[in-house]
Amino acid sequence: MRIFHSDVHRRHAPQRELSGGEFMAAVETPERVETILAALQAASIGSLEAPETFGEKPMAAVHTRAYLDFLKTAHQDWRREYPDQDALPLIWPMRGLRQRLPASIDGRLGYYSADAGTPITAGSWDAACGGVDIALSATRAVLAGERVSYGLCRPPGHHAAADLMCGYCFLNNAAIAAQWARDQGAERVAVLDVDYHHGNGTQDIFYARDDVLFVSIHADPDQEYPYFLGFADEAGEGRGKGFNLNLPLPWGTSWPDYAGALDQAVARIEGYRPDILIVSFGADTFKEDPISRFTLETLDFAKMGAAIAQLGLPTVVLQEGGYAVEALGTNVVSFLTGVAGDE
Ligand code: 6XA
Ligand code: ZN
Repeated sequence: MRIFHSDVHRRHAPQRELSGGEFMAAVETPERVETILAALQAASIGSLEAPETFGEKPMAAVHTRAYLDFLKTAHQDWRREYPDQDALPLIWPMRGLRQRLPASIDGRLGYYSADAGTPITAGSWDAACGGVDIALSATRAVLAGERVSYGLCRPPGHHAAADLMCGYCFLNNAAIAAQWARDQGAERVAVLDVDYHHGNGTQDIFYARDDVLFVSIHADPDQEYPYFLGFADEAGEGRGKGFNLNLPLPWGTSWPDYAGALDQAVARIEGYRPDILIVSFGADTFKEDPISRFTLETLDFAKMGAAIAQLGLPTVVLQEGGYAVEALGTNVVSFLTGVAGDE
């Protein structure tokens, strides 16, 4: 298995995040990658490689140019007003307000975000670009014949929409990879999102399309972030009708119920006959995850991987969430061992 990682993610190291009405220590930290890398090396399940550089064109196929330009300079603009803090939005253009981009950095932050839980630091843009390069390198490896690759992306991406950041995500690594695979000649791409949280950004980006199938298993948005997307009745629109499948599950879900949803997800993907499968993998379904409420165990991740491997598809695994740092590396290795099968 080819595995892609780089150190540039370290440039995105927010100190605090707003959660439960107060500032808490950030949970989406550089240590997440360090623990995964250590476990990958100990398990020797693949070769570790540096990503290639792909530039902004693949990002611009998914995100708006205006959003990319905003992200690039947001922290500099913020620092002119607030010298010591990470950038965070505090107002959004919601019901009854004008959908108009203001000049002020506070206004622009609200315009291009969906929550106040996604701090921008001085190095966030560079780190996010590094995550995209990792995702695309892993995709290129599979298009070149590797059956399974893993991109150790950080920051994660699946909440980011065409022009919105939220949920620790700035650039949608999986969506950019899916679109890039299409642009390289793949006719049908499937994205399977098994992070604990619904991948609202990925869903939104492909909602009206039938050339990218989006299937997601996640905590019921009636109970859990992102609250405003991810329900079972969202099936796609226009040409995309029937090409979006949400399988929400309640708090407390353990392996038997999860496995049932996974069977449905795998059956839908099999019926679609994609040329390539991209997996948004979050280990935040783990029983000890500090921000989540499913109860999967380390060995369940191997079963999850094995069920996906049954599809026999060229498969790109991209890292999304997972915050139980001590077990994170072991959980990722468990999953990848399952996906790799007998390789
Ligand atoms: C609210 C929780 C953000 C979800 C982050 C995540 N601050 N998404 O793991 O997959
Ligand atoms: Zn998550």
